[in-house]
Amino acid sequence: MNREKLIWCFLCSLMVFSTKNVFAQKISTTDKPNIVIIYLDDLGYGDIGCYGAKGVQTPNVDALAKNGLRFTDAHCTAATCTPSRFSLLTGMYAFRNNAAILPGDAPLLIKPHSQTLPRLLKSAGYTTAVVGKWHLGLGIGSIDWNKKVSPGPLEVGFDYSFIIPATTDRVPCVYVENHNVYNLDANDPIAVSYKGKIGDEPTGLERPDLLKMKADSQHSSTIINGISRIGFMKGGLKARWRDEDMAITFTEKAQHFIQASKGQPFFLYFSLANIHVPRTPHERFVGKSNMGRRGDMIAELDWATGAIMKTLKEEGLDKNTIVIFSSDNGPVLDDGYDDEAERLVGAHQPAGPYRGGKYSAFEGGTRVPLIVHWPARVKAGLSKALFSQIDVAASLAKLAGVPLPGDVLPDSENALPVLLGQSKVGRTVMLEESFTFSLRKGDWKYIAPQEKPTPDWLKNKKIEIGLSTQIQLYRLSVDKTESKNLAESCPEMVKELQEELQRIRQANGTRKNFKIE
Ligand code: NG6
Ligand code: CA
Repeated sequence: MNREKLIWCFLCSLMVFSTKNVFAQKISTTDKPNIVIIYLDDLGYGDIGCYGAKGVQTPNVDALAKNGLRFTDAHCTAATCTPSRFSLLTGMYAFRNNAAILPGDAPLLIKPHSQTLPRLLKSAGYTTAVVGKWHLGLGIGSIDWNKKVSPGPLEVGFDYSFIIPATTDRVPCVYVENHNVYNLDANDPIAVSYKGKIGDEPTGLERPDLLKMKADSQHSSTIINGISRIGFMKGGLKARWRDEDMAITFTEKAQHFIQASKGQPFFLYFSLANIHVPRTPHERFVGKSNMGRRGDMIAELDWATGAIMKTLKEEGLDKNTIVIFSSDNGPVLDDGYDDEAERLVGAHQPAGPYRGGKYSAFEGGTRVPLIVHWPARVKAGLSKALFSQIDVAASLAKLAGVPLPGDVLPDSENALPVLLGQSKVGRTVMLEESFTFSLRKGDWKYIAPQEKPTPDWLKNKKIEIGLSTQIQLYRLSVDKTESKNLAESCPEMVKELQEELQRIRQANGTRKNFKIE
């Protein structure tokens, strides 16, 4: 080796050594775990293999459970999407903000610049992203989709966002990346209306012959990609999503975020639109289940979960990443489109052994799969602890080492020991929001009599929403299916739970140390 080569080799090894050192230093200052929440849409308790699914296989999610902690009594905060997502990110019960299912042009529901889960994690040095379904409103009313769409995720604490504004069955059928509609051609502006028809494109009612799936009248407005939607839109042809590609698109965006963010701790809220209607699996997943489109959408989300885990592994991040897998509300078969979900369900029980599903005050409304995967810190096993997603925010803040000021996350308690499997003692009292309120205390379940009439659009469905003018009281340890109403025979328990519910509803917040200055 000549002298020049020798010097060059020496310099190279010096460089490798010093980068290693920088890297080592970085790890020691940023040993906070990355956080990934894989959040599904309308996935029921019984829809995953390890929770008893029949008719579809979910090897990737099952592997998470095999190496992680699987909960059997975990709940989203509400039986519909917007309220559950609101509570997940704000640690506040949705009723305090009148949060209900939002149309696609609704203003942002979360106060900009408030202390949300992503903002708290940001303050601890996390890079934060939401990829997937948003459904928490955008803008401040009458959005111009051709201009900067704001406030939105970036104003509530996310550094990066790639979202669909509302649901897959609502217009506008476009992605929004940070502040702008993705792929929008300035010469083909978008307009959206929830009041009446705009543009010349046919609606589902006018041209049923153009549809991939028949739909009910609420889902029969503008046809986009052969599917009629709730609401009307025109323009933005290049920007429109193809439903069949959505899970793959979201997965790729999430993978890029992970790859770009390694080196500092990150928080990814990966909010797939599977398995909400219209159910449109990519061609690759068609026929992967025995249950038609609904089952194929489950197979697809299983693939997406596996793809995210693979990326974490490839990037060397799997050891230091906590992955939380769950859903925003219980399952539904017929939610407006004729996709044969009811006919093809067979022996599969979407809500497992529980009664009701999406929209329901019964357990099927909010009891959902919850798997926590972090082999470095969480022992594989089963947890029967009562857990509510309302506690995710305070628990993850604790994990990131963020001290909570008194006036943030009003209803979210630190349940980190439960989430990590170190404690089996779950919540003593837990609220479930639906078109009424349910309250769990131990194995007792109280369902408050309905205060408002049943929404018309739910009346003709086979959905058990659990609404009644009567007080309902069930004892889940002996009556899983909430069939035997004990309200009359146990008036004291009714009173105790009524008082507890009253206390929660009247307070500004229920977190032990919560106080508004
Ligand atoms: C309902 C829609 C339903 C679904 C739901 C929201 C009708 C008749 N039904 O209003 O199809 O979009 O809203 O689902 O319009 S969620 O999972 O986002 O809460
Ligand atoms: Ca949902």
